[in-house]
Parts: sequence; C-alpha cells; structure tokens
Amino acid sequence: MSEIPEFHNLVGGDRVPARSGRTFESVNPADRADVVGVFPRSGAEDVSDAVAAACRALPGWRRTPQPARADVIRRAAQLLRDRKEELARLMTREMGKVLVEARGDVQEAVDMADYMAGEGRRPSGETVPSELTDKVCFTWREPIGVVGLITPWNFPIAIPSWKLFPALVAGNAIVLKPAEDTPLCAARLVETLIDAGLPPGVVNVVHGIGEEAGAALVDHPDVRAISFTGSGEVGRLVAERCGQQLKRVSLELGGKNALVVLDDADLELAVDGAVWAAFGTTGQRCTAASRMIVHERVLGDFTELLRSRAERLRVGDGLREDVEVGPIINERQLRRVHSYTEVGVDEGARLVTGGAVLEQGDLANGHFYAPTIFADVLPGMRIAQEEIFGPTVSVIAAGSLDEALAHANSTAYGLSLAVYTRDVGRAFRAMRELQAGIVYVNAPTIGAEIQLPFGGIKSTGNGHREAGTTALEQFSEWKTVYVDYSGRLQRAQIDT
Ligand code: UN1
Repeated sequence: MSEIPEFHNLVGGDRVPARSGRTFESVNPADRADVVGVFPRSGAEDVSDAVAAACRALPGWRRTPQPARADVIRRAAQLLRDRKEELARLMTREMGKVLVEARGDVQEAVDMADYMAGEGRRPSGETVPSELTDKVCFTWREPIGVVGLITPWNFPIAIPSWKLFPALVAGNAIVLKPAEDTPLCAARLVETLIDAGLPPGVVNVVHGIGEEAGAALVDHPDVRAISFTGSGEVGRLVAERCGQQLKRVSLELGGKNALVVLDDADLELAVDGAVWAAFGTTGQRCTAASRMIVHERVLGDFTELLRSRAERLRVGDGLREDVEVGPIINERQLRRVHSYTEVGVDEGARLVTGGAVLEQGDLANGHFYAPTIFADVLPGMRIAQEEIFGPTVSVIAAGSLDEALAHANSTAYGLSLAVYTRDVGRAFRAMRELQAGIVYVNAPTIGAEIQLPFGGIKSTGNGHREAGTTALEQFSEWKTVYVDYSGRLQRAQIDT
C-alpha cells in the first residue's frame, strides 16, 4: 500500500504541524481502508498562532483596493475551473457524494467566486441627503477584522467558498477550521487562493476537531466574527460563547424540509423531486427533504411510486459512474441514521422500504445505508420532527391545502419547503404561508443558486443569510460619515 500523505496547517503562509504533534486521519467513507491523509489535530495554541498571523496580514489586506482583492478571487475562480475534475474526484473519495454531485459542489464554488469577483467593483455604500446645508452624508462598508469560519463536511468546497470569498472581498483576514471529515477538500480550495496570489496570512487554515480547534477559534478574543454551518446543538454553543464576547455570529444550522404534494400536482414530477431531494447526497444536505406531505387523494400512488424508485437506486462508491447514492460520512452518523429507523418503528410508523445497513459485497468496507421510507407517519413523531441527516424520509398524509401547510410548518426548523401544485392560487398561498427562508414551487427543496440569499428561519439560524445580495452582510460593518463644509456649527434636529 502506498504511504499515507501528511498535511499541515496553513499559518501565515507556512505549512506547520500541530504544536502538540497530534494528528488525525481523513478516511474514505466508501472504503475504510483508504486513508486520504493525515492532518494536524490542532489545539488552542495552534489557533492562537493562526489568529496572530491573520492579525498581521489584516492591515495590508484591508487597505488593498477592493477591486484588487476581487481580482485574486477571479483568478481563483479560473483555477477552480481548471481543477474541477480533480477536486470533484477528491471530494467523492474524501466525503462520498457521487461524482456528478461533487462536480456540482465545485461548480457552486466557481459560481460564488465569479459572483464575488464582480462584487469587487460594485458600489458598497450610499450617499444620503442631509437635513442641513453644506453637509454631505454617506456610508461605506468596512471589514470586521479577523473572522473565524467553521465549515461542515457535506459541501466540503461549496460551503467554505460561500464564506471565504465574501469575507475576502470585504477585506477581512481569516482563520478557517474545516470539518475533520473533509480537511483535504478545504485545503485544496484554499490552495487555489494562494496560487491566485493571495498574500500570506490573509487566509489561515487550522485543522482539528470542533471541541478543540473550533472552540478555541470561537473563544479567541481577536476573532471578531464567527460564521458557522453545522448542527443545531453545536450552533447553540457557538452562539452562547460568541454572545459572552458580543462577537458577531452567523449560524446556518439544520432543517427538516418538506415537499408538499397536493392532489392536483403532476405526480411524476413530484416523485422525481422527492427522490432527488430525499436521497441526493444520501440525504446529507441541510436542504434535503425528509418529509413528504401528501394529499390523501394521491397518497397511495405517490408512496408506491416513491418506493419503487427508491428500491431501484444504486448504492455504492460514488466514484463509480452508475452509482446514485453514496455512503454516509462516517460510522457515528451511520449508527445515528439507523437509530432513527428504530425510533420510527417504535413510534408505530410503517417501514415501507430500507431501514438497513448495507454490507454486502463491495459495500462491506464502507458506511452504506438503504434508502428508507416510512409511511403512516404523524407530524408530531420524532422521525418527522428531528433532523436525521441521512436517506430516511417520512410520508405524512394531509386532507387539505391548509392542513398540508400546517404540517409543513410544524417543526422547529425553517430552511427549505416545496409545494407541488398546478393551481396558481394554491401556489401563492403556499409561498406566503410556508415558514422557511427558501420556498420552491414545483421543484425540490435542494438546488439553491448562489446569486440568491441562502438561509432559514426559526431554529435553522439566527437571522443571517449567506450568498446572494446578502453575502457581504455577515462580513462587514457599516461606517456612516458626515462631512460639514459650512464652516459653522450646525445642529441636527435643531437648526433645521
Ligand atoms: C446544504 O444543504 O448544506 O441548495 C447546502 C442546495 C445546495 C446547497 C446545500 N446548493 O441543496
């Protein structure tokens, strides 16, 4: 067997191991014997070094004209395009998503880079009339300073790009702590920036696990903002700790997204959407649909169509072109997904298909799970309320549009909801009533495009949006400037 490559942190342009010398492995979820690399298991001292490097790089970067900052991102976009296939293959190996989806993940980063490169030359403030004579008022954006980015494994290149590129255009210096399941994807993404000419120290990468490196980044007093995508449980801890320091924090947490399928829907279209939203990325998307809320009149047909499609899906190593559903990211998540099958059965839901760990033949060395459907699910059941983050879907009956919308809104989350109907009035009622940051009509809950705001309401986040016109908000401060050229004291509100 070939030797396992060892990778390092990136601190101030240097490649360095953890000070403790500790390491961890990144392993292929489709084949446990395939170790992608060994990475530093960083601690608070490594995070401090990275933050110090970012502090040193910050003044030069924030004074670099915004169009010049954007030019670095434009060059990185081209490098990402050139390396798309290589990065996609790496992603499938490190994270498991099937190759066609991995290419889409890299493309999402290309799109974000293109978009943010353009942002470099767009207006970044407003001139606003003054109530006084000979006085000019305007606003501009300023960087926050050193920002900490903590990113998940399910979109190992796209999601870091959603945070890195806007933070850089806005003029911040960065410490990135990528998910421990996908460190190499993140390192390769940052490499495109370095190769594009980003000055040393502007982006630093500290590998490690959340409780150690992630927590140290959140707690570091010189880190002025945290952008976190991950679980609700960890998100709450991050928010509490940031709150103590009055540190800006943007959270992108879980979802319990639903497809509402009404009795006038194009059923084939709805089933196509359901299969993609429930089993794409093996259900491991924040935007995955894990609930199908179906009108009673089409419930039987829908469930049967979904079952037959789910049973035909080919599960396996995502590097094989014929595979449609890849592995679950790791053993712990596999166990968690399976435990929800037990929960569903105990709650009295009917297991229609799946519900089993797959270990036959080629699947023996990976973490594979059968696409799983529960029917006769009541909206209050745990399998219909809690985020499973796997290929498990609950079919829930509804007797009317209003009941379907109420079911859709009945979870703690509010990321992405979809409605299938051919009735324009019902579609608009749904658009208005669905409690989510993103609503789809006649399209599945996944498929967000980067030029629109991305994020959710309720327990999905804390009010921030990534991507789109809102991308720069989480990474910049507004400065308001008043210039009085009257040569005398003018009192606002009084001398008007
Ligand atoms: C996520 O699920 O964590 O809309 C992000 C989508 C993708 C992004 C998903 N463009 O499904």
